[in-house]
Amino acid sequence: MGIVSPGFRGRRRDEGAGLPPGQYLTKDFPVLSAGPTPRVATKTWELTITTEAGVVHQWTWPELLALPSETPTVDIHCVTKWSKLGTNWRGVALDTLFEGVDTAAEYVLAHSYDGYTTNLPLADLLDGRAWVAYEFDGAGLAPEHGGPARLLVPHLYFWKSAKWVHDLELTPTDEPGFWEAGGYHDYGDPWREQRYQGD
Ligand SMILES: Nc1nc2c(c(=O)[nH]1)N[C@H]1C(S)=C(S)[C@@H](COP(=O)(O)O)O[C@H]1N2
Ligand SMILES: [Mo]
Repeated sequence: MGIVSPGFRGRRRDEGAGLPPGQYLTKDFPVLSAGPTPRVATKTWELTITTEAGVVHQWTWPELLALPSETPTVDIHCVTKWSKLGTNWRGVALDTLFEGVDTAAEYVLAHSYDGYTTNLPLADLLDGRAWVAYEFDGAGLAPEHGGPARLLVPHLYFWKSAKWVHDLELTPTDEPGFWEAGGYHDYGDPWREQRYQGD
């Protein structure tokens, strides 16, 4: 017959098309922090990459801003099931920061100014898939969202995107971070619904 019965619209194209399993869309930007927002002044802020050999690469705030930046538009997915599509950021690609870093380590444990940690494979931070972001929607990143700067790793659940990022520690083995030690998945791929250990 080729006629769609009244009331049946099939899959709605304006909603759900770009959502990983179990997620819903939100228009606002929820704040999820395990503790209080640390106030980190850009005067004292610094970002470090520490290799497994103990070599420290360091950037001050002006040094970070002097690096070439990118403006990724990405979808973000929180394990508490909200997703936001097409978010606009500015930041420095991790490829740029890791350019002069000599390492054989395969994992990174990100440490933040609030004491938060989260683990990721180094490969997931490279190839244009991760940034140290310092602007959201054309304005400086708000403190509650991780300002002055946060990790942005949109292809993994958003808990991997460490706010107030301070040090990226290269580790030969995968060391669980804050949520991972509490039962959340070590990798956290939203498309495979890797929410908890064992998923
Ligand atoms: N330093 C730090 N980073 C963090 C968190 C945190 O508590 N501390 N929470 C994580 C979680 S669980 C999520 S979902 C996102 C939330 O980011 P938002 O508050 O900007 O939405 O930040 C992640 N990064
Ligand atoms: Mo989260």
